[in-house]
Amino acid sequence: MKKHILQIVELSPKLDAQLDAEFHVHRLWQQADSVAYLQDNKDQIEGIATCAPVGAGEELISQLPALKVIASRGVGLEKVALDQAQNKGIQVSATPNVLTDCVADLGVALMLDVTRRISAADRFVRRNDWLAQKYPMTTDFNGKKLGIVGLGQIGRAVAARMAGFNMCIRYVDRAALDDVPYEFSPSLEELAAWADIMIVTVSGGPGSRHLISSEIIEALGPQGFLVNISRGTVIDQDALVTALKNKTLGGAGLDVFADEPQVPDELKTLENVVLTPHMASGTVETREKMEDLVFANLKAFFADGKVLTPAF
Ligand code: 8YV
Repeated sequence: MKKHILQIVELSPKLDAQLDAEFHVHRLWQQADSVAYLQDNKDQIEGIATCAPVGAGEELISQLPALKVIASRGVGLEKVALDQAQNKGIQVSATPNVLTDCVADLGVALMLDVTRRISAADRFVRRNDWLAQKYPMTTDFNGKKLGIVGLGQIGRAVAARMAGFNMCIRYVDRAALDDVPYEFSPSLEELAAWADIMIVTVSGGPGSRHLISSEIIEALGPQGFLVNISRGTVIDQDALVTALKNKTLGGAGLDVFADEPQVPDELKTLENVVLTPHMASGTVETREKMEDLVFANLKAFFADGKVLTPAF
């Protein structure tokens, strides 16, 4: 008998086919009345397939008495009710490691784009502005001081990529790490005041909410650049918009926002910000690896009682 899985979000056709071959899949977003559908099927559902931006919240978990496993695509688990899952003995898995390089690549791309004004230059050429004027000078990327907020796997992968850019690197984390050659910064304020470019690679969730406050943005200053490939909630977005408008911050590269997919209209009018639609892990190759791991986690759980990459 196939186990019943609730799939909350659309995933790739390949993963859909893999799930269908192994499980009885309930595709929630395809149901006209998802509340009634869940009510009719809740007693059989033992697993959830979801993704980081959607997660699986308290309300959903409470409605599924037979739930035993949640497999999420992505590394961030702030939208999964982890305490509740743990209390109920529900295993939770994310997809770490397989997306690290891809996400770090986009971080570097955003840092390069916002300092060298590549996207803005592209718009300049397309508008035929080049026929009338020269493109303004931009800012060096190589040789700058880079502050990394959160030196986890992704932060480390960003740092490793800087080897060819002659960067001086400092970081903040919960404590100094003894296995990295970079300088630990005692505070975020100090890091922001020192750095030319600051990249946010910390986990999301309540613990990091508005970590990048107006004071931190101010400390980074008019010559400073801020890049976020973590979660929109980590930055005080209103303060960021104000600083970018008033040019008290030099520029920002943002892949994540406070209320996705909503992006403040004010940001869209500014030339000193690069905006991407939460696409850091969004390559064909990496998404395939992430989804393979979602499937492998579910399969392993139902075969051996253990997910491969547990959250706790
Ligand atoms: C998204 C991410 O999850 O891994 C994360 O936490 O934010 C991204 O990889 C992914 O884009 C959607 O599943």
